[in-house]
Amino acid sequence: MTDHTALLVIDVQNDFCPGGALAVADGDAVVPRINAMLGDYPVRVFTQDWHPADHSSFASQHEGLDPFQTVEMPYGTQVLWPDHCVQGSDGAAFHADLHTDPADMVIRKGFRRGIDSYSAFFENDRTTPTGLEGYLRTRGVRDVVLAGLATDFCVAYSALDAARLGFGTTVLLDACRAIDLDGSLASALDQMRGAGVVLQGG
Ligand code: VGL
Ligand code: ZN
Repeated sequence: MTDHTALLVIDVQNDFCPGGALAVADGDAVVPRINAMLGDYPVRVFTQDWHPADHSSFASQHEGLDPFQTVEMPYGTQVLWPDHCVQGSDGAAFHADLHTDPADMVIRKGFRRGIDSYSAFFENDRTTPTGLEGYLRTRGVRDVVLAGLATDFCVAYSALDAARLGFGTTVLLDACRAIDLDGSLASALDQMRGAGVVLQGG
């Protein structure tokens, strides 16, 4: 990697780790891997899924629907999730063992009630920016390396957007874990490969 490479640490939060509201199997296994490589990158950005308590991606907001069902939103199909990563809650906090001091920048996403944001770059309409692109470009970043949770949702969406924006994009699969809902992992891997994302490890 070069001076122009940023490490993007995606959503390593309690709710995505064992015991959390939307636990990803073995999710906490990424923590020591990520801690060990933070020093290797000149630019380090952490993301935090950060929802209001009545977020429209929560099944609890849709009468008669359960987590993991889908609904049609104005911006497309949305999976409904258990309530998770509510702003200011313990579940939204970074995993206690994650070294967060080296983060140059923490970017929060999914904070608007009516729209989810899996990607660190754009909300789920794929057009409303989070501001991360401008941050990376003004810091001279050309390549991004991604690790974190979950491989098939927030990591994949972020990687696909990064590639679409023209960043050289690598996903470190052994520093990620997946939700794997109805084939979502295989499909995310296919899409990333098709978009020219380099998949390493795993
Ligand atoms: C995520 C589902 C809902 C993720 C966030 O971080 O992959 N997945 N919110
Ligand atoms: Zn979320």
